[in-house]
Amino acid sequence: MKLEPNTKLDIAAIFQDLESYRPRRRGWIWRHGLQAQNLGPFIFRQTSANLAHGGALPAAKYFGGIDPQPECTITSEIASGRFEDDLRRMRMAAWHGADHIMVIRTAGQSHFDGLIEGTPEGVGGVPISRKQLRATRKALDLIEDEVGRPINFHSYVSGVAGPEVAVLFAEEGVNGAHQDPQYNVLYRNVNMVRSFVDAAEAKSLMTATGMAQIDGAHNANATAREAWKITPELMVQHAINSAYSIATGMSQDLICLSTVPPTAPPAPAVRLDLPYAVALRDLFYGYRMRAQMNTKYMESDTREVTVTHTLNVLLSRLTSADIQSTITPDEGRNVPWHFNSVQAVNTAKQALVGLDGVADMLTLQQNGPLGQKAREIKERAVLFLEEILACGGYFNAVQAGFFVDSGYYPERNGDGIAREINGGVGAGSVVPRDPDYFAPVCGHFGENHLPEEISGQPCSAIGGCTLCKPDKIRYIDELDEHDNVAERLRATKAYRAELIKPEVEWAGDGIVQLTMFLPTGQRVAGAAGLAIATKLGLQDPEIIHTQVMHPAEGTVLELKGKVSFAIDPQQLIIPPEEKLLSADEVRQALAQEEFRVVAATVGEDEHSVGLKEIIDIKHGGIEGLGFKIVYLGTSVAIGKVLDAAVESAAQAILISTIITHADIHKINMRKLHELCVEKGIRDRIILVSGGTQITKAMACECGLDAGFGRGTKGIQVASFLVEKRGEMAAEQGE
Ligand code: Z97
Repeated sequence: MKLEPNTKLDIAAIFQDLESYRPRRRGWIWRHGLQAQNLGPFIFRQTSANLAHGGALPAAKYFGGIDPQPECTITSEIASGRFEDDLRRMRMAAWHGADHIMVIRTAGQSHFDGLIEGTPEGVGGVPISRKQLRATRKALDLIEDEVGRPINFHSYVSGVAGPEVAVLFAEEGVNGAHQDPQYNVLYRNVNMVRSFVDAAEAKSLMTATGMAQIDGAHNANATAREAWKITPELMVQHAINSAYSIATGMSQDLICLSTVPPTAPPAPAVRLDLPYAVALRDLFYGYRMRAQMNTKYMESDTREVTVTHTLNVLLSRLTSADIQSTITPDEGRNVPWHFNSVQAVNTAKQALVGLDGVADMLTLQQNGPLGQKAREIKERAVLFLEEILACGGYFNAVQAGFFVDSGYYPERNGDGIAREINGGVGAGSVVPRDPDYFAPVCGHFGENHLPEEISGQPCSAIGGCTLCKPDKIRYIDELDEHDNVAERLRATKAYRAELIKPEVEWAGDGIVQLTMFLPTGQRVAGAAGLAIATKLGLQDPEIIHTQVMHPAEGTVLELKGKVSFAIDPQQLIIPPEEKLLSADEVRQALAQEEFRVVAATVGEDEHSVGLKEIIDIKHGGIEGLGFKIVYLGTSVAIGKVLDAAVESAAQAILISTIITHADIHKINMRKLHELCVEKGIRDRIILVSGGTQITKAMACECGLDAGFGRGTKGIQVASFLVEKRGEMAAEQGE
């Protein structure tokens, strides 16, 4: 099976023979940075290999279509709730440059005390199961072949079933995971002793299969009331998980610190965040930096969020980032609009490439506020660690509410998250291993009394564990006859192939987004917007973003709603694709042979703007492409136009005209054609008319060669003129 750029992913085919699918590789793959790479007209200093296929930024067309890929990994978070739709979102994200696909779990999966099977629908993410992982990894194999770059697949090893999830991930070739026992303790109220014991096991499995690990410090930033103040604690959280990971045998190269620039504008964000970024990279030299986006201050305004993201990327470039994360910039709306996630990938790609090599030109001034602040944050973090020791260790510190307190340490506001050492889910469930404890499995943590007669891997005692002998894995397809992917695919079949229905969350959901400006204040605008959406026939209309332009003058709204119909593409009349010459091709043709054009607004018409737009160099008009223009002005009689054309030996005449009730525009067009015939030059001159309501059919019906209406660009006229001249020359056998 191979993906073709013009063919949809065949989701049903992914499920065929899934029980015998084995991941083609295990472990994380980093991009390889290239010191200097020539791409189009530029040399880049911080890029990696190009994609075989992918979507370049819109402005790439001016630079030979280049699509430079930064040297760091780019993440896309996927959270649709239906994994069959996730697969298509992954393909779109990879196409635009993501090579780290982070699949969010369904809400509350941390609380499941075991693994689940099948493919139930999730809320805000998918239930992670063997079938879901296996099908996803299989689809990612195809996607990585399509784009020509390895794709890292990632999810979460947390909750009371953490070690079971880690085994599952190791077996199914998941390449990276969030793993941080502090996350369980603080945010999921899993017992702390249990959490750390489980984490040792999970981390060993991740190490055995080369998975990259991301910690959970960003959650403290997202949770604390005054997020910019908790920078010392963030360092403490990184330190605890990193040191613990190293102690379990994990390699530094795979330990990624999940670091967030803690604040966002209108705060003086860079002044606060840069010292923290510098301090972190100093203190954790040798570890990998996963630069997360600031989500704490994310509202529903995509523009605002995009600026925050761009400033976040500036910090990454001024310091360092091994993974640059992205989140859908409309997370503040709590709707996973996948096209916004793709845009976030593009924001990261554009900003990273735009800042290519910036550190070669700028030096961070360490003597001054930056160095002082960075040092201060490190000192506060070290004092925090010392206080943890003084109070009897980490567990006591959590119990005393040290963490996620919004005070700037050593200040404390008493709003931290406190947990009981003997409390939480799974309390009292940790038991010591027996003196002769032996588990015949690989990737297992701690004392494992290998019997003397066993040599090599512990699993040789049972002829191989599931990591070494994947055929021992018991694959369960589905457990629920209604809540499963086959049922969902059946229900949405028509929208996956035959019919076209808008989608945001899931295939066929019918959701569209509307943007409108209403000249009234916010509250009235909201009610009016909903009424308009209802009148337009949208079901379940909802306002997803509001911004007041002025309290009295008006409000911009974004709404979403559902359409109930679908479009049958077979019924569409699709005009043939317009094939235009490029500006360079036009220039070349004109360099070989001059092209003279007479232009005028004809009849009693004083409008000159449209024609000027087609001619003037400033707006991409044809004079900029090398045409020689004789412009006669407005209200010119047809006879005069013709005289000028003959006099200047023009090869084309452009007339501009408005539509009149008495059809004067048609009379003028016909007259132009007929006069040219009379003078015997019609077969040597190209006649074109233009105007807001002119169509090609109308112009041709009046005897002209072409007509151009509203929105025409100079290149369209230029391309037509050059091609038509070529055709006429061929006809005349010149
Ligand atoms: C990110 N936007 O990019 P549950 N472990 C850790 C976590 O941070 C998370 C989970 C487990 C974020 C991702 C939030 N993080 C979203 C360290 C979740 C997931 O299954 O939702 O309980 O846990 O990092």
